[in-house]
Amino acid sequence: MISSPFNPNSPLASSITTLLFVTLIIGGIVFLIVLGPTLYSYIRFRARPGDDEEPYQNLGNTRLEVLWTVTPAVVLAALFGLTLLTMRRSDPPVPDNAQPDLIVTGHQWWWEFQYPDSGIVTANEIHIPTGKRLLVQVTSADVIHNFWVPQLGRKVDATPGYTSHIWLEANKPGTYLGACNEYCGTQHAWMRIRVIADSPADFAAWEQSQQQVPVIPTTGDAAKGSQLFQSLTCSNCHNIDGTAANAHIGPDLTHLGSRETLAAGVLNNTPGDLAAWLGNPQAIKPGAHMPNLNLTPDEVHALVAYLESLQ
Ligand code: HEC
Ligand SMILES: [Cu+2]
Repeated sequence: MISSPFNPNSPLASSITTLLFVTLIIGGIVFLIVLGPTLYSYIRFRARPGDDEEPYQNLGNTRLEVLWTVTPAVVLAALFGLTLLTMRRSDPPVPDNAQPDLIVTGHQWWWEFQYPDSGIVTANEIHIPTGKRLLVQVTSADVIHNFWVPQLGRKVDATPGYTSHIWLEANKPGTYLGACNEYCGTQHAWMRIRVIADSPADFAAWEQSQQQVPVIPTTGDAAKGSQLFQSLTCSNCHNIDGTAANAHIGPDLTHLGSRETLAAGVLNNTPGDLAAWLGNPQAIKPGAHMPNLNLTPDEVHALVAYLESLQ
């Protein structure tokens, strides 16, 4: 999907596009009005061979001067009014005491997404149903981040100790890309956001599968991985529903297998990439708040089998 203000993907974004077009058209007309007489004068009043005296000097025309002062003032006032209207359309006021549909928390360097109604907690990838306007509450757990999804015309600061609100909506199913837009430390560039807009039926199916508590595997590598996960330090930082791991320092891993990317977009969610991450996160995302745990290849293999089973 092309990221462009000419291709708005929600009613909120298209109000901004409309203002852009109106401004471009008015600007184009002004350009022509100024350029036309200028070009005409260049040609009509140019010096001709044999001209020896200085041409006629016109020292002012009150009527014209009033016209070219009042007209721009009127145009600017109109654009100002249209801008106010657009702000209201693109960011409609949030009713008092409105409950958010989604809570976004910026962390160095990943995003936590919570859906208060369903209790779903996920990271870096948001699912939304198409055609529904979601109220998103945005905050930060550490420093100032910025929630920015240009493909849906959305941008708002994530400030520690403060909550902002923004509406999020998509017209058609698809994946809309975003990123952190406020420099927040070494891995700021790898704080990507994926907004995955599903048809309402697909969204309901996603919601339902995210609410399942995963079954603890009892056989094979996945079983070994599940035990390792609890005995190694993983459970000090991560949550997996239905197990003793319930820390929230790092992303919730309850349904890790259902995500498309790992570590805020730095890797694809494939067994190979997950093994590389677990093998040494610091080699992949230097400075990330997950230490290199010096796992053996066997441990990595078992953990990958377990984590990828968490669909
Ligand atoms: C000190 C806390 C800490 C420990 C211990 C830790 N992690 Fe992490 N983990 C994190 C943080 C923080 C991130 C997010 C890193 C980022 O994207 O910048 C993360 C990311 C991940 C991810 C990617 C998650 C996603 O949604 O993309 C996986 C998978 C993961 N950790 C698995 C593990 C496993 C398995 C262990 C144990 C062997 C472990 N972690 C131990 C803090 C920790
Ligand atoms: Cu950032």
